[in-house]
Amino acid sequence: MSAELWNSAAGVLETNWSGDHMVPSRRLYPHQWSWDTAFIAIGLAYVNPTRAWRDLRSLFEAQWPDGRVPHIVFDPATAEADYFPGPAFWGVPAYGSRPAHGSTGLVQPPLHAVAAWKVYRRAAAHGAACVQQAHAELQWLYPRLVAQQEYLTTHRNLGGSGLASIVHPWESGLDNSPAWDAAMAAVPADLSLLTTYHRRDLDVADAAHRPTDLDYARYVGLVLDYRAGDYSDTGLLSRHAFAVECPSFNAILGAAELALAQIAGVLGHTAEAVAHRERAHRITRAIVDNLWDPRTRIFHARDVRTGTLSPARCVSGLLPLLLPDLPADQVDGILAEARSERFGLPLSTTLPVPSYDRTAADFDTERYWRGPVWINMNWLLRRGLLMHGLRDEAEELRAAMVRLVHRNGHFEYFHPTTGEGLGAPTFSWTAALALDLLADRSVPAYAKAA
Ligand code: 9WN
Repeated sequence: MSAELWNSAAGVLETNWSGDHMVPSRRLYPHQWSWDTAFIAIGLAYVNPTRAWRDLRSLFEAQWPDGRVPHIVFDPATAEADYFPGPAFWGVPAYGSRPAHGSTGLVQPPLHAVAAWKVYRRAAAHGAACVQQAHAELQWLYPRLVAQQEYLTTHRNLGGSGLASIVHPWESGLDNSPAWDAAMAAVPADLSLLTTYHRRDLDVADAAHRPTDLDYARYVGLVLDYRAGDYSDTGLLSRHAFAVECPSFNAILGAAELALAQIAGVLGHTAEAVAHRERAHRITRAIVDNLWDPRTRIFHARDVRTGTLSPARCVSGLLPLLLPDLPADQVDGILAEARSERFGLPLSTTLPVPSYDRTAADFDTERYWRGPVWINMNWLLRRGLLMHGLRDEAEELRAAMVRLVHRNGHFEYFHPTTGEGLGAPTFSWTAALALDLLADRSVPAYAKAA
C-alpha cells in the first residue's frame, strides 16, 4: 500500500506544478494559495526539495511592503474568468518584485515557518548540496517570515490582546466553518452582488458542497469593504463588519514563533531565538485567556466586535494542542473533546476527525468545513498529540489518514461517515501530507516525553 500511495501522491504534485509554484487543484483553484504552499512544501521536502523552496519563494516574493503574505498569488497565465474572485476584482496595485503577479489583500494562517523548518530538517537526507541550499533559503526567508509575524501581531492585533484577528472567513482557511456563523449573521448580505459577479466555483464543483449564496454574498461584500479602504487595517474595527480571533489561526501563529526560534538558532541569531520563544509563550497565554470556554472546555472563535465566543464546537478549537506550553487543564479539555462522540479520535477501524461536531443539529456531511474530514486539520491535530506525548493516539490518527487517502484518493476533503472523496479530486495538500504521513512514522524531535 505504501509504495502505491507514495507514487500517486508524488504524481499529484507533479501534475499540479506550474513552473514556479504549485496550484491546489488545476480546475477549482488555478493560482497559488498561501497556507496550501506551506502544507505542500512539507510533502515536496521528500520528493523535490528544490520545488519546495521555489514554491515558498514564489509566495514570499509577493509579500506586501507591510509584511502581509497574500492569501492568493495570481498566476498571470491563468485567465480572469478561470477563478472568481480574480485579480481584477481585488484591484491590488503593483508592488514588490513580482508586479506581474497580482494578489489578494487577505492573509491565511502563517504555517510557513513550520514548513520551512521541516524542509530544512529533511535536507540532510538528500546530501550536502541540499543542506547548503536549505541554509541559503532559510537565510532568505527568515526576515520575511519575521515580517509576516509582525504584520499579524501588530496591524491585526485588533482586539488588543496580542492575538491576530481575521477580517474575512477566507483568512482562516476554514472558509465556511460554523465558527463564523454568529459573527457572519451581523454582516450585510447583498444578493445582487452575485448578479454583478459570477460564482465560478459553482461551474466546477457541486453547489451542495460549497458555501450558500447568502454566505458568498457576504464574502464578496466584505472584500469590497476592505478594498474600499485600500486594505488598510488602521481603525478597521470601527468600520469593518467582521473581525474574529480564530483558535487555529492563532495556534499556528504561536507554532510559527517556535519554528522561527529554531530557524534563528541555526542562522546564529541567538538573542532572536529567545525572543521568538517568549512571543510563542505570550501567544499561548493570550489564546488561553481569550478563547477558552470553561463550559465546553475547548477553544472557540471570538467575535472581536462583540467580545462573545462562538458557541460552535469546531476542529479549530482543538488545535491549540500544537502549543507545548498549553496548561494541563486545557490539554485535558481538548483530549476529552477529541475522544468524545463529537469528534471521535479514530480507533483502528474509523475515520480521522471531522471538521465539526458530529452530534450538532447542523452537522453537514458534504458542505465543506461544516462536517467533512480534512487531512490538513488532522495532520495538525496529530502534531499536537505528539507535542503532548500522546504517541498511541497520534499513530492511530496517522494510520486512519493514510487508510482514508489510500482507499479514496487525494481528494480535497472526505465524507465523514463513508469516507467518500469530495471537492477537488487531485488536491495538492492531501497528496503532500500523505507523503509526510507515510515517511514520518517516528516520534519527531519536538515531541514531549509521555
Ligand atoms: C478561498 C485553496 C483554498 C484553501 C482554503 C479552502 C478553499 C478558497 C475557495 O481553497 O478556499 O480561499 O475558493 O473556496 O477553504 O483553505 O486554502 O485550496
